[in-house]
Amino acid sequence: MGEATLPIVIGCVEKGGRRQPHPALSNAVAAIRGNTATAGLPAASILTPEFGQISQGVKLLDWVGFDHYGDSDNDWTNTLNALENTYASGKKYIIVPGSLNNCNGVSLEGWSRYITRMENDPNVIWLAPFMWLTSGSCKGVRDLPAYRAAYTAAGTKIKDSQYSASTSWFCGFAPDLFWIKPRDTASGMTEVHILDATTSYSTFKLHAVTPYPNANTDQVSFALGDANGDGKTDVYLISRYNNATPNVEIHILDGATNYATYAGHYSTILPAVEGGLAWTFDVADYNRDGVPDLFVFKKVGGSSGRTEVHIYNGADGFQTTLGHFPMPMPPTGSDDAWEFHPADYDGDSIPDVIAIAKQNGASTEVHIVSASSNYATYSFETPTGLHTTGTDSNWVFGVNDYDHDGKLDVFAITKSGATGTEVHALKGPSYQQFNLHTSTPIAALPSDTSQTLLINK
Ligand SMILES: [Ca+2]
Ligand SMILES: [Ca+2]
Ligand SMILES: [Ca+2]
Ligand SMILES: [Ca+2]
Repeated sequence: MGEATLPIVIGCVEKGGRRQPHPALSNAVAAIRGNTATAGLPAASILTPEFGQISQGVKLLDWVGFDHYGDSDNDWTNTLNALENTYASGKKYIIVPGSLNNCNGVSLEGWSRYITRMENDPNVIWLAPFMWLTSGSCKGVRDLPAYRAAYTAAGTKIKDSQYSASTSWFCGFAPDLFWIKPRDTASGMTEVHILDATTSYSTFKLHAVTPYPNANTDQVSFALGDANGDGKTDVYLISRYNNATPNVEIHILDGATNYATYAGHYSTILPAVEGGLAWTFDVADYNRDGVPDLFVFKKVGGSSGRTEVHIYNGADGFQTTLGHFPMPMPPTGSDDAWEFHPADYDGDSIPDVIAIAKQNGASTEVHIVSASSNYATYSFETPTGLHTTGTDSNWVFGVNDYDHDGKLDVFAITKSGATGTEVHALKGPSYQQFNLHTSTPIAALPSDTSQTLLINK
């Protein structure tokens, strides 16, 4: 795979032995080639093995593979050889291992022949196990430990060989910085401004006016997540109190319309809570159904006597609870001395809690609370290379993998740096060194919660 390039995957390539490609396929490829934004991207598709029936259409594609499960090693090798040598020569190839356990239709096949072919055939550029995720009782590769380990090792080997020297963003998934202005805006409405990660936060890629009026920042909080699974980050506006219902409410601004419309309005089952930072919120997919769930951090007043995390199910509009968990730290106050961010630190795909203690010791500290312990124990705690950062909201934090080495980095954003708002990142997994220091075009901001700065997920 070329650096920072994802293919455009075309589904439903019609069979039928046509002398010409099906017009729908021709039109789709023409549209891709005719758009400057996509003209350089490979067009990819997974076929069924009746290659002779799609011999015209396949010529339009750049990357091709096939899915057919239950073959012997010999049959499978012959089919791939036919694709490479006869029907679609000179292209790049995708290998699709059958991998589903406890399901009908797709068998669970050993990884050996697939990985061997990938490592020895330079034209094979993508190993795409069917399938990675689990659906219901059908186990995907991710939840079959031996398979996951084998395919992750193969993927890591590819990454190490092709991407280790890269400083560009991995496949375009750069963590942009969202500046959300809930008040004092010229438009009179809540606004979303996005700083572009690919320019190191030196330029804006969006200035958007939302349909939500100027807001009381004691009442509202914001989080980022893809609520509707369209690949575009949505903005969650979480209203603690003063709502139409007696509960905490969530209004989701749709990234697909640049936040001009809502993707949903929800009254959660959590009764209204007090303002300020005694309760903080974020979203992450706890139960791994692809829908972000609501993480509620109750920093003071929990019945457990500790800081607690409560998780509500995004898939049913936050109507059921996925867990109530006391965390290891004592109550953490109603100021911004501690921040809590759900993100997967240990690589098991379940969000852990990254707790940032800004004024707890001699420097800012990172405490990782592991999901695998039901958020009961720390899996890692360390002082960082960043000085203490106070108890107000002058310094705010976010998490993402800035340098795409597979380890979460911690973003530290100051609203009153030498040149105004600045972004720094502490390199994971140890957080002793920085891998980013940069200024932004955002002038200095107040040290309270009136302006929100969030790193994209
Ligand atoms: Ca979305
Ligand atoms: Ca979920
Ligand atoms: Ca985890
Ligand atoms: Ca990293």
